[in-house]
Amino acid sequence: THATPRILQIGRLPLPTLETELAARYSVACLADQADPQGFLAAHGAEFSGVVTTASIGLTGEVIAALPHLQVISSFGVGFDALDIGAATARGVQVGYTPGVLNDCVADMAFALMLDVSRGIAASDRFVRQGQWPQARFALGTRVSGKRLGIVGMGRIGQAVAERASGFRMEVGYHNRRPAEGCALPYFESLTALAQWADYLVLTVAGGAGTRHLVNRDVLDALGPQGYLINVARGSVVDEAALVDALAERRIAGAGLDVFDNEPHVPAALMALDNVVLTPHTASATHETRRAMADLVLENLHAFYTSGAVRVSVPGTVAG
Ligand code: 8YV
Repeated sequence: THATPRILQIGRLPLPTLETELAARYSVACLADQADPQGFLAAHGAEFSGVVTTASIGLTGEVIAALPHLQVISSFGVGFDALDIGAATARGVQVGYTPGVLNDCVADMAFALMLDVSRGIAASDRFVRQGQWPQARFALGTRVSGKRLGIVGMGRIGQAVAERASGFRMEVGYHNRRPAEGCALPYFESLTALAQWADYLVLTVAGGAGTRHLVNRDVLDALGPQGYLINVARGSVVDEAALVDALAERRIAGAGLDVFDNEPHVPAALMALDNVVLTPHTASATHETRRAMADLVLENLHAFYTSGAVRVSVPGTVAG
């Protein structure tokens, strides 16, 4: 005769049906729906044993502190840079997340951005729709096949990007904190050296303090006027102001960006450039992948409430 667990949903979820599914299984309240979230937490914080959030929305230490009976966090996404993991583990709160199931779609998006910025897919679509074809010629693009691909962050997603490169007969190299176990690809200890070597620098590294502004002016200058930057990781990995300068001054050839510093706000300076392709953090946004992520969010909660442990926990959050 256990009571239905009370779950605090921090904000809107990327798959609306997941909200319905959660509400069918648990007693859910959504923090973003409250007129006075602070007051709501003060009055009701002690009711909640679980939290559902997303990699984008995250979870602050302040909210964790306002939930004295919190036992489990289930996050939608693979990134945990926006979650206060330290505050959760200090309290013994388990943290579930959704790695693995989005690798293919994120890697597909990296290639989509690479192809688009090089061949002008979005730009040529605008060209055709605006009726320019009869009057004008669309600018020549840049060949992708056979070029050098530098991957920054050789985790699950980096490996999925590397796999796709073989069909394009691209040479692949990578940079990581240390050589990735079992990875036969050429390892560059220096990111600048990788950028110098590469035609395309693809970011698939985790966000957070450890990688903040890893791609700075020096790295962009090493990538050079023929080089393209593709970011499907986190906006924080790139010094965005330095990127805008490098793009505007054509010190790099172009960029394909799915992530930004201050989402959902994209700097006007970036929107004014014609050598960039911009997507609204949609690398994992397919029906199939978002469904698989939602299933894992539900599984992590279910496993916790039935067996005491989430199915897939953020590394380092479970003792032993
Ligand atoms: C999602 C992400 O778009 O998994 C991540 O880390 O950034 C994306 O897959 C995000 O979780 C949705 O909020």
